[in-house]
Amino acid sequence: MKHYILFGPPGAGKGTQAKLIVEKFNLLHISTGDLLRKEIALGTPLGLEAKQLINDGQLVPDEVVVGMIQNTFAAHPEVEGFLLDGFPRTIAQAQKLDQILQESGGQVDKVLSLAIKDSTIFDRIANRAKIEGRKDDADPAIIQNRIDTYHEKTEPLIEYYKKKGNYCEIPGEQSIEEVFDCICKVIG
Ligand code: B4P
Repeated sequence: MKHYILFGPPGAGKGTQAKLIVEKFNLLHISTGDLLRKEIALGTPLGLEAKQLINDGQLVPDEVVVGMIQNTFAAHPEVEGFLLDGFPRTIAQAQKLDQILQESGGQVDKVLSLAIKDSTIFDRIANRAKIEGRKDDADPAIIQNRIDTYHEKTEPLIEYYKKKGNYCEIPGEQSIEEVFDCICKVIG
C-alpha cells in the first residue's frame, strides 16, 4: 500500500495535480480541504466549526482532520494506495500520520512538495476566486492570512520530512503539464 503526500502552500496546485496523479497511478485521492467543504455544504456540526476557521484563513483543529483521514483509510482497505492532498499541515498531524501508518505496517513513501513564490500564490488564488467562488479565496487579507499560516505552521514540515529522507521538491511555477511530468519522474 503506497502513501504519497502532496504538499505545498495554498494555491500551489495540489488539487490540480492530484486529479492527474490519481488517474495515472490508480490511487485514492484524499483532500482534507474537499472533505471539509463537503461538511460545510451539508451543514454538519463539524462543517459549522470548520466554516468560520476556513473563511478566516485558519487551519481546522488537528484532531478533526486526523479523524477524517482515519475514517477514509478504514473505509477503503481495497485500494492500492492513497494520495494525501493538503494533509498533513502541522507537525502534530504528521506525527499522528506516522503513528497510524506504523500501526498498519505502512509508511509515507514520498512527499511531493510543490514550490511556488508567495506572489504567485496571490495571482493564482485571485484567479480561482473568479472561477470557483470560494469565500476563502475572495479577500486579499484572508489570502495573506493563509500564506502566513502556511509559513508558521506548515512549512516546518519540510525539515521534518527532509530528515526522514522522503522529501522531494517539485518546481511548481511551470505549466500544469510540466509539473505533472516532474511528479511522474519521482513516483513513476
Ligand atoms: P485546500 O482545499 O487544500 O486548498 P488550497 O491549498 O488553497 O489549494 P491547492 O493547492 O489545492 O490549489 P489548486 O490546485 O486549486 O485547503 C483549503 C482550506 O481547508 C485551508 O486553508 C484550511 O483552512 C483547511 N484545511 C485543509 N486541509 C487541512 C489540514 N490538513 N489541517 C487543517 N486545515 C486544513 O490551484 C490553485 C489555482 O492555481 C487553480 O485555479 C489552478 O487552476 C491554478 N493552477 C494550478 N496549477 C497551476 C500551474 N502549474 N500554472 C498555473 N496555474 C495553476
